[in-house]
Amino acid sequence: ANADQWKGKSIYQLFTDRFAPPSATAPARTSPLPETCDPIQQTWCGGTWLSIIDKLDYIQGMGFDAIWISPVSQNIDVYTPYNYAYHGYWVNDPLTLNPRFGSADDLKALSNSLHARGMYLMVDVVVNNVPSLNVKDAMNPTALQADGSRWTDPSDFHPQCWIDYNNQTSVENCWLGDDKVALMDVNTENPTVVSTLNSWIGNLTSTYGIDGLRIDAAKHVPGPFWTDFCAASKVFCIAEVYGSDIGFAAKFQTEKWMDSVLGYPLYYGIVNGFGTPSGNMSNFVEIAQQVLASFPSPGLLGNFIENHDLPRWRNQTTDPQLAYNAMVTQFMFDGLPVVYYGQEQDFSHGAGDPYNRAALWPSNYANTTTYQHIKKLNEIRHAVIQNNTLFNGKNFLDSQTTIVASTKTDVAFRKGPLLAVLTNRGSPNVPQAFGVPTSGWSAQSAVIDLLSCKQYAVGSGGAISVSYAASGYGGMPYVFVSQTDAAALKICGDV
Ligand code: ABC
Ligand code: CA
Repeated sequence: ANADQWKGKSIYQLFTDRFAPPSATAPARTSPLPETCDPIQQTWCGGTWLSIIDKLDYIQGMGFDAIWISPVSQNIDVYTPYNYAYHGYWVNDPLTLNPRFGSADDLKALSNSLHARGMYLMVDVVVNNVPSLNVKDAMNPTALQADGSRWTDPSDFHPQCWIDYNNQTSVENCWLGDDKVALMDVNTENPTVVSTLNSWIGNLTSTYGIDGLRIDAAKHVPGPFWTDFCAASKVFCIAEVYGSDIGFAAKFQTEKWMDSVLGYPLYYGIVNGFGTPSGNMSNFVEIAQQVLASFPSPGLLGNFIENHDLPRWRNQTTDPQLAYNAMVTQFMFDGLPVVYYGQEQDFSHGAGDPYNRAALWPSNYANTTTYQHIKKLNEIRHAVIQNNTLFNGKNFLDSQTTIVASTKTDVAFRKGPLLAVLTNRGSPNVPQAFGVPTSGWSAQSAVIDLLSCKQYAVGSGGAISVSYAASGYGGMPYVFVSQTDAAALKICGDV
């Protein structure tokens, strides 16, 4: 599927090993840990491509229409100082599937099941680096062969050096990892390497019906490599460009290296704005404006508030209202929402890798308040996308987000027919209000908050004011639409 086809999707990110346990229909490939699976052990918990199928109702029930799964290629299958490759990022042969997660038929079965539900499959791919446990002798062809590595010639790699993040040449050519598990930097200028990778990615997407790719460590490879690689894949490509540098991340779109990038810049803005009670909303607004101004297609960014490399949101801030406000931004701001498995279960263990990768099954896949909140946000997105023609040209996907008001603690932004009114005041009731001077609706007209289904009157000059004094929930988020539009959207029934 191409970028246009992905535009309205919402994505659930999962680790194959950790999302769903083996079952009668999805027999174990490895011996799973009994009952619990402690992330600190950094070993396989037993999830497979088939076990994901068992739990697609849970994902689709929350309103997602795409999943992003951890890498599918063969990894080194040995004990390391960081234990085992349960995460799938220690790929030593992209061209071979990882037998820990299933067979070729199993991966096809997953993609067929998704497509039968109208859902897309995104696969994480690692091409920048290959693991080695022996830095000093890493490029030894005999050792590489013995490990089953795809790359066995010293010219397949850039010579060893550790990355200096202040120097982009070093970021591209030196090695990730450390002297315990070195990530040897693949020579992505070597023509044989390039043609092997390009023909592999075209085969992978067509053989397994893969609809999109998440490109690991994209900033560690010179941009032009990706132009050909993504063209060869024939599908939507979204880059991991870890960092807060908006100008650099935007180059992936402006230079046409690939379709899009994950929303790291906006992530830092969301953390600064919503990550602490009375946090720095001006910083959120500043970053949001820069993102909107810098990317040619901000509507394709992947918006997240946690992932497998970052702390769980609830580990950093426990107040549920802050999480709910942050999630409205994740879903309503320009971009595709990308929700990391466990976010819907309020997982809070995990200041970082490996604690942020716990197995999901101890949650019993419960129908939590957050699961319901995410479901509602997906419903709203789908309704506004499907009813694109109802809004006088103010359609959702093609209208860029605009910030319409902000204070030190609050922000209001419009996208298409929706006006999000958000705050970082947190849960306690406070005798305060946030007034949005010009909502875009006329005085005396009625608007509906799609999250509570309550009606509000627009005041003089088109102002909307929300009070945080009496709701019982303090700083709740609001998503307003006009009453007429609410009737068409049917989110709140007959209004
Ligand atoms: C292993 C162990 C861990 C142990 C670690 C040292 O080694 O498992 O327990 O703590 C995979 C595995 C990991 C594994 C690593 C290394 O390999 O998942 O468990 O860790 O063996 C991607 C993937 C990631 C994956 C790899 C490697 C790459 O998402 O899961 O890791 O294939 C860099 C890369 C980025 C990479 C990330 C982990 O490291 O760029 O591609 N992610 C700065 C840099 C970033 C850098 C980041 C973290 O530090 O700019 O490029 O990311 O090292 C902001 C700044 C940012 C700054 C951050 C920290 O602060 O704006 O620039 O980022 O304010
Ligand atoms: Ca590189």
